[in-house]
Amino acid sequence: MSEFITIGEPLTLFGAEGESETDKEIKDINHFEKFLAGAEVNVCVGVSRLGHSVEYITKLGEDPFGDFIKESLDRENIGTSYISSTGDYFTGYQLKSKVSTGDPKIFYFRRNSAASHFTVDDLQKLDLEDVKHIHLSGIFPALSKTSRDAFYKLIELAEEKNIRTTFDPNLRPQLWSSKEEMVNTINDIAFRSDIVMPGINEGLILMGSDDPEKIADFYLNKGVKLVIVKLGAKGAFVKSKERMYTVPGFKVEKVVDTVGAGDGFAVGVITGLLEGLDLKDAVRRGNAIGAMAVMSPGDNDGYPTREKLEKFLKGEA
Ligand code: KDG
Repeated sequence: MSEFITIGEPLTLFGAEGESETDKEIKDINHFEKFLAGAEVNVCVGVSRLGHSVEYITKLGEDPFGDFIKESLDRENIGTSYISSTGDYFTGYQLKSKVSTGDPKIFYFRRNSAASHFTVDDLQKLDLEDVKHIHLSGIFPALSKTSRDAFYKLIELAEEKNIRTTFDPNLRPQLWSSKEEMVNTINDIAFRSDIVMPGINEGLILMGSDDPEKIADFYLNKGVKLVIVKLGAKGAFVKSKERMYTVPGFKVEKVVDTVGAGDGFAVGVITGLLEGLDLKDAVRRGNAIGAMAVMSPGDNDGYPTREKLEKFLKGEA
C-alpha cells in the first residue's frame, strides 16, 4: 500500500492558451488548453513524481472528464483504489484566464459534482496500515455536508492511528455558505492537524492578522505542533515550540501562472518529511517547487522529477 494519501476533488482545467488570450475576461477567451487540476490532485502529482507511493481518494462521474482524470492519474502513477464513481452526477471542471501580472481568474463548474456526493460509506475499504502522511486541504469539506462528514472521518482515523497530517486551509469562499462557516470549520480542522500551512492572506481571514508570527502563535496556542506560513516570493516562516525562522524563497525569472504554487510548496514539505530531511531543507524544497510551479501554465505541470529538482536546487536550471 501507499505511504501518502489525500482526499479531494479533481477538476479538468481549461486554461487560456496563447499570448493573444492574455488579460482577457473568461467569456472572451477562444483558445483553451486542457490540464489535470484540483489542489489535492496537484499534491499527489508532485509527491508521486518524486518517487513516493501515493493514493488519492475521490468520486468521479462516469463521463469524459472522469475518464480523462482517471487516465491522467494512472499516467502519474497515482493509486486509484479508493476512487468511487457515479453515473448520477458529473465530474467538475474549471476555466482559468491568463494574466500578465497577478493571479488569473477562475470559474468553477462543480456545484453538485460527483465529488460533492462522496460519503463516509465511500471510505469503507480504506486501509491506512502503511500510510505515513495524510495531507488535508480545506476544499473538500466545503463541497457538501456528506463530503465534510467523510473528511472528518479521515481526520478521526488519522488521529486514531497517529498518522502525521499537514493541513492547507486553501480558502475558497465561493464554495462556503458564509464566511463564518468557512472560518469556524477551517480553524476547527487546523486545530486537529499536526502541521498547519496557511498563506499570509489566509491568516488575515482566519485569525485577523497578517503578521506571520501572530498567525503561527494562534495555531500553536491551540495545540498545533508546527506552523509554516507561506510568504509568497519571500519564502516561508516556520514556528514551533522549539524553533522559529524564515526560509527564503527562490528567484523566479518569469511568472507564467501563480496557481499551484501552494500545492507545490506542500509537495516539498511532505516529501522532505517522508525522506527524513531536516525541517529547514524540507521547507527549502517546498519553496523550490513553489517557484518551479509558477513558471508553467498548468497547476502541476511545473512540478519536478527528482533530477529536475536537484538541478534547480543547485541553481543549474
Ligand atoms: O490550488 C490549485 C487549485 O486552486 C485548483 O487546481 C482548483 O482545486 C481547485 C480549487 O478548488 O480551487
